[in-house]
Amino acid sequence: MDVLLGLQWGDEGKGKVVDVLAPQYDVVARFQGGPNAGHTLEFDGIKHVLHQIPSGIFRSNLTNIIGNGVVLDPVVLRKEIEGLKKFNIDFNKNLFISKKATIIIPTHKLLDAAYEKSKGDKKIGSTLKGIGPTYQDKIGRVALRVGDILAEDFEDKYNALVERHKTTLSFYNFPLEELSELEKIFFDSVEFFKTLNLVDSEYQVNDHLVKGDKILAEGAQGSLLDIDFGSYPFVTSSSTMTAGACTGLGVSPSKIGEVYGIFKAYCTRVGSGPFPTELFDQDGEDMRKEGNEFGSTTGRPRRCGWIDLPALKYSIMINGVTQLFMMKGDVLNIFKEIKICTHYELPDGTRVDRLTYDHNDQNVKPIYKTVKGWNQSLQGVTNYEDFPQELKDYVSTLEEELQVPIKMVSIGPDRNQTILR
Ligand code: 2SA
Ligand code: MG
Repeated sequence: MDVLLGLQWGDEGKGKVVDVLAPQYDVVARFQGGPNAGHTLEFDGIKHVLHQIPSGIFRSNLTNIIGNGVVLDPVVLRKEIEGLKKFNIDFNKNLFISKKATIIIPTHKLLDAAYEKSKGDKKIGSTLKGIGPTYQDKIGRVALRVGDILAEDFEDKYNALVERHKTTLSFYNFPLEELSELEKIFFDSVEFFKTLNLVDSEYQVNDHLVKGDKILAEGAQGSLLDIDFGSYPFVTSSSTMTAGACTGLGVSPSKIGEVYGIFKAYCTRVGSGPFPTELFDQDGEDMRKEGNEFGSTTGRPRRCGWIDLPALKYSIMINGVTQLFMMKGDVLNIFKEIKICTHYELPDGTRVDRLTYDHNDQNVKPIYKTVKGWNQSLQGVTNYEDFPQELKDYVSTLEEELQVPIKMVSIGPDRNQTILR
């Protein structure tokens, strides 16, 4: 099984890469996260954003699996499937969902909002999809799982969980007027959910491996949002790294082959938390505009900044990345000069290229190396040889620093604007 991950704070372009790699695979599987993800795919002039469904869904010969590590909102899932109607996808044949995946219920979303509100200006900037509260219940051993919806006593279990949530919501004085309407839609969606393939996906995944089928595990969010290694507490609530693919699908670490690390030619972050290379000037504005950097799930403007090598080195280390894919190279076309953060300077003046517990904060000052930009359109470029020299230099500088080959450079949103090296 190969694993594909975002190495930054999400939105690296994972959906696009899965779509490009998909023909080499038999199965695409999601292992963590949930409707907080927004994986954008563009082909034949159509743009589509997926939230919970794996990005292999547009290839009819692929099996798509939602693993046990995922948190699933039945309401979002139904909407997503309905939104895909025009593509004539056979969901009975191509989509399988783990009975051990955790269910997001309406009060999880209300709790998400209540927690965020209570934090004031210390809020995480959550997507408000109920991710944190749902994982909290999973770890707290009180959550509902997909398999539960098939049981006679589902409604009792549901009510017991809602009672718990109501206690907390009343502690936060959170209004509940919306709840009955949300519950109605939820239970309708649960009925729809029952018509999907609900399986013991760990057997399915391992049966595929025994048969020699190739599986691509598709990560969501990014390594710097990982619950253990991200910039805690400004993180998501799941394990977004290679190890998460093992626990989120039930696959042994010994079965992991390639680890594809996806990164943008610069950095973006949506939500709060440290971001050492963030730009607050015109360059940052230009990057956001040129890169159309707005959240694909929430539409929020993304914070933008130069590429951060200490952060990338960290992500490569914890994930065991074997191949790098650089995305959105074309967004840097507009710059005469490009900055690369090679080190951080600590308050005492020392320079480091590590992210440690003590300085995982905005108190580090990025140290940049400035390189000449290519400052020209890449329209019509279809192979690496035709890249402007400055872009080739940018790629090889990063490769030297990161010590992992950059195998693919993306210079536009479409399937065919993906240049292999
Ligand atoms: P949550 O909702 O509990 O997972 O939020 C916790 C933090 O994780 C960040 N996060 C994300 N960051 C970037 N992209 C994400 N997905 C969507 C997208 C986001 C969107 O692909 O565009 O549309 O806004 C994603 N999901 C979670 C989040 O901003 C918090 O900082
Ligand atoms: Mg995204």
